[in-house]
Order: sequence, then structure tokens, then C-alpha cells
Amino acid sequence: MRLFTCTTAAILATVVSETAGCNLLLKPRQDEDVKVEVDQIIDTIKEKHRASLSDDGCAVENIVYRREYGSLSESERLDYVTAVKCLQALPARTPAGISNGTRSRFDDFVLTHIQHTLDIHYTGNFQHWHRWFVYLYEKALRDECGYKGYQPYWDWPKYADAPQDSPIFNGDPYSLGGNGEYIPGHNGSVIVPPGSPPIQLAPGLGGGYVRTGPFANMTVHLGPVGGVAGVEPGPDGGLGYNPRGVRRDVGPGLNGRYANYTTILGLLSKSNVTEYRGLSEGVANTAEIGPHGGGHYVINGDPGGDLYISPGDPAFWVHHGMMDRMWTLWQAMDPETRNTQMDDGTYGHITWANDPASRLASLDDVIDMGYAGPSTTIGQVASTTSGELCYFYD
Ligand SMILES: *[C@@H]1O[C@H](CO)[C@@H](O)[C@H](O)[C@H]1NC(C)=O
Ligand SMILES: *[C@@H]1O[C@H](CO)[C@@H](O)[C@H](O)[C@H]1NC(C)=O
Ligand SMILES: *[C@@H]1O[C@H](CO)[C@@H](O)[C@H](O)[C@H]1NC(C)=O
Ligand SMILES: *[C@@H]1O[C@H](CO)[C@@H](O)[C@H](O)[C@H]1NC(C)=O
Ligand SMILES: *[C@@H]1O[C@H](CO)[C@@H](O)[C@H](O)[C@H]1NC(C)=O
Ligand SMILES: [Cu+2]
Repeated sequence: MRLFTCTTAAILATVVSETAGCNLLLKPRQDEDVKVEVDQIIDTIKEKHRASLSDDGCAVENIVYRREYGSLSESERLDYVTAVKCLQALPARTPAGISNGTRSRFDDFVLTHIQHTLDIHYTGNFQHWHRWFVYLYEKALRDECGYKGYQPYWDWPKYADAPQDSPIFNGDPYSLGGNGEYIPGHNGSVIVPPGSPPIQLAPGLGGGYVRTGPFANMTVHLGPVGGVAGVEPGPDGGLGYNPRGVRRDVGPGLNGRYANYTTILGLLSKSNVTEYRGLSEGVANTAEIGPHGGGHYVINGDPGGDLYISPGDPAFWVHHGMMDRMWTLWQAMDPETRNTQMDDGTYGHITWANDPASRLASLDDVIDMGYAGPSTTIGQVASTTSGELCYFYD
């Protein structure tokens, strides 16, 4: 028998079971055990963060907390759903003539994402751009649609065994719509991100149209644009009007493989942002798509599986809520260093995975939001508790 130190931070697939004296057996680490550790770490981060709030600016009195979707009451979930539907019914701000498929205020966000896809993914602005994007969406729901709450998030590992049954996808009146109808024997999609060889994904438990819940038969206007093998772009390269039903392929396969409790523990254990992103976004051009890609392809379908128009599925926003939550928690472990730390690796540049080669992104770089909302800079949104931002996560 070997002796091990009783460190709980070790991220190992197998660990020492913590019996008396901490000596003993190597056993496969159970997801449940990892969950306990993750919960402890996150509780500690939250306490530290609360204690760090100052008396002015973003303070205890005015900071707001974003919550997990399933922890909202039914009426809170319904308020959120109602606000999203309101955004889908409001007229677009994008002038006619720019994109004929941009028909609603909700679509303004989808269009901005399409226009920027190649300079906001695997780039140095990725986390900041999407933080501001989600914030402006939350702000539109509140200011333009009377929503009183804040952007909820999807705690990936919590429902990893059966995401289709989660409060997000179970198809009840408080969900973001059900799974797609099951297409017997369907294959997973084959994705072709820019510069990548085709990657075969495991199928989920849907594949067809969403027929249940508040977004049953929701009409998608924009796209397709790209990223899925065998799918042709819609009119005007996907910017034209192309009404069709929303489809999903939610299932446990990808969720368990890419976004489990070990993944969360891994993220929280990364020593710098370059390392963090290597897990969060995975290894470009391989099947190691990380929890970012993993979450997107747990939704999959249309528009969720198209990397340009994915914000057109209402579930995009709870997924990117969780992306921002994880980064926010990680930053809060060492805010002095991590709030302003810029990625110095392959994803730190201003082009997709630095191809073609480009300079590193910097804190002064502008984050452009097109007609979705005002632009900002990377530095302005590097922390969730300075500048215009004043929120944290429950
Ligand atoms: C915009 O879409 C409508 C269909 O809703 C079509 O009749 C019209 O020709 C389109 N306009 C342009 C400029 O493509
Ligand atoms: C799934 O893929 C297999 C192997 O390529 C193919 O034979 C089969 O027809 C596909 N199934 C469907 C439903 O497309
Ligand atoms: C959705 O569309 C299908 C096919 O047109 C229809 O049978 C079904 O009743 C619709 N469901 C809802 C909730 O509107
Ligand atoms: C959990 O996720 C990690 C990647 O973050 C993966 O390597 C591991 O295989 C996953 N666990 C299971 C049981 O799939
Ligand atoms: C992160 O750590 C790696 C080594 O593990 C190093 O190469 C890289 O420069 C570091 N990046 C930052 C931003 O500190
Ligand atoms: Cu994106």
C-alpha cells in the first residue's frame, strides 16, 4: 500500500479514497464525489467574492445574481419565457436591406453573431464578446420586454444523465421547449468548423422538430450558414428569409462526455486563462470540443447546431450563461490576476485559432454588437463587477 497526501484538489481520474489516515485504495472517482468537491470549491469562491465587494460602485446593495434555470420557480421561468417570446415579436432594429431574414429584435442578436462568427470564436475576445452579448440580451429582455429577473444559466453536469428531462428541455410550459421529435435510427451530425476535418458527433434522443413546450413550432428565420456537413446555406448566404421549424437533438451522450463534474473541476483548477480555454473550448479541429462545443451540440439541430446561427435557439442563452458563470467563478478565485489576464496562446489572437496568423487581442479592442446593442471594449467587460456590469452567479 502506498501513502498519499490528502489533497482534495488533485484532478485525477482515480484518486485515493479518503478513509482514515488517507492511505488506501485507488478507486475510480465517481461523479458524485467530484460533485461534492466542486460544490465546496464554488461555495468558497462565492464567500470570498461576497466578502470582496466594496461599499460603493458594484456593492452588496446593488449586485445582482444570475440563477440556475431549474432553481427558478415555475412563475419565474414563465416570466423568462414570456420575455423571450416578446423579444421574438418586437421589430428588428437592423435596417431593411442589410438582412431580409432579420425579422425581430431576437433576430438582431442572431445576425450580429453571424456577422462576427469568424472573429469571436477561438479568438482573444471570445469570452468577453459573449459576456457582453449575453448581458445585452438580458438587458433587452428587461428594458424592452419588462422582464424583472436576470439571465438564468444551464448547469451542465446537473442534468448530464438526462438533459432531455431537465427543466430546460423537458417540454413543460416552463421549459425552453422540448427535445426534437425522435427520429428512429438517426445519426449524429457531422460538423465541419472552419479549417477542420469533418467530426462525427454522437446522436441525441431527438433529431426532429420541437413539438412541445413554449417554443414548439417556433419559426427560425435566418440561416443555415455553416458548420454542418451536407447542409446548404439559406438565401443570401443565410442572411435571407428562410422560415422553418426549430429542431433539436438533446441527449446524454455528449453532455456526459464533455460537460460533467470532472470537467467543472478541471476548469476551476486551471492556472491561467490560456490553460482554461484549452479545456473550456477544447482543441480546435479535433473531437475534443470541450464543454463549450459540448453544450452547443447537446442542443444541436437547427439553428442550435450551426455555429453561426446558434443564438437563434433560445437554449443558446442559458448555455452561454453557464460559459460566463464558469469563467466568472474562475476569475473570482484570483481577481487581481485573472480579471485582466489575456490569453497568450493560439486562441489569443484576433483570427479564428490564429489562422491566418494575426496579432494578439488586447484590452483596448472594440467589441462590436452591430444592431443588437452598444459596443464596448474587452477591458470594459473583463470583470463582472466593474464598469456597467454588476452581477455574479448563485
Ligand atoms: C424579402 O423576403 C420576402 C419574403 O418575406 C420576399 O418577398 C422579398 O423579395 C425579399 N426581399 C429581398 C430584398 O430579398
Ligand atoms: C447512419 O449512418 C450509416 C452509416 O453511414 C448509414 O448506413 C445509415 O443509413 C445512416 N442512417 C440514417 C437514418 O441516415
Ligand atoms: C406544430 O406543428 C405541427 C405540424 O404542423 C402540428 O401538428 C402541431 O399541432 C403544432 N403544435 C403546436 C403546439 O402548435
Ligand atoms: C468527463 O469529461 C471529461 C472532459 O472534460 C472527459 O475526459 C471524461 O471522459 C468525461 N467523463 C465521462 C464519464 O465521460
Ligand atoms: C499559461 O501557462 C503556460 C504554461 O503552462 C504558459 O506557456 C503560458 O504562457 C501561460 N499563459 C498566461 C497568459 O499566463
Ligand atoms: Cu458564439
